[in-house]
Amino acid sequence: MKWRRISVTAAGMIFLSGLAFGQGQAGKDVTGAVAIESPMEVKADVQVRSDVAPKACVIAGTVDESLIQKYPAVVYIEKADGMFRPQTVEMGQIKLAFAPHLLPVVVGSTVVFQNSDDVNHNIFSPDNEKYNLGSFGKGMSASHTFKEPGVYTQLCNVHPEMEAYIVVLQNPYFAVVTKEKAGKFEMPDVPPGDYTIKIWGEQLKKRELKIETPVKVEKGKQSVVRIAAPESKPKAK
Ligand SMILES: [Cu+2]
Repeated sequence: MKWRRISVTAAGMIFLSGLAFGQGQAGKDVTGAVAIESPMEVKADVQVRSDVAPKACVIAGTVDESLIQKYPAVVYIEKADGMFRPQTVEMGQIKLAFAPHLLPVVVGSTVVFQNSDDVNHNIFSPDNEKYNLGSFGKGMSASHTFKEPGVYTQLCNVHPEMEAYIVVLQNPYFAVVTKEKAGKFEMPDVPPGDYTIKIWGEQLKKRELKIETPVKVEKGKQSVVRIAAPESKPKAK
């Protein structure tokens, strides 16, 4: 297995040079691998497998549980070609909390905020499009359509402790990773191409970590991505 090192600056920029996928032994299973090292030593590696059924998820992987210990994160493809259908999804207010706590959506989607509590909630975000949907009571809802990609902190001015995140992405190739699911994720239907995989999470944000790794999707093959914690070592041979 071939490892190439990529340096990541504190600001999270990746300088790539001569990234190549080496030939795997006997031309099967592992056809390449990439290791990323940052000053904080966050590592990611990618393996391209040819021994999976063509219908299998084309990108699958794991995020080390220590990176999502407290909060879930979203793994996503930075940019993909095409037009993507927006959706209408719900973020509820239940027991004085937003549910879900982290909601990724494709750009153009509408999020409906549904209040299930006996008290009024207010809905606002100070980020990007900066909206304030006002306050409303039980059984009522308000909605916002997101035209700009980005991370939107979701707040309620009645309850300062209420906080959630809506991550508006360019394309629908994303997956939420949680500790409960051992950091496993799958992205089906990603068309063949060269992509950059990124991860965003509250815990990563607070540690100022930014991880991105190139991944190649090939027809009939599966790319396996592993995003590792600073403490653990990639499975280099
Ligand atoms: Cu509230």
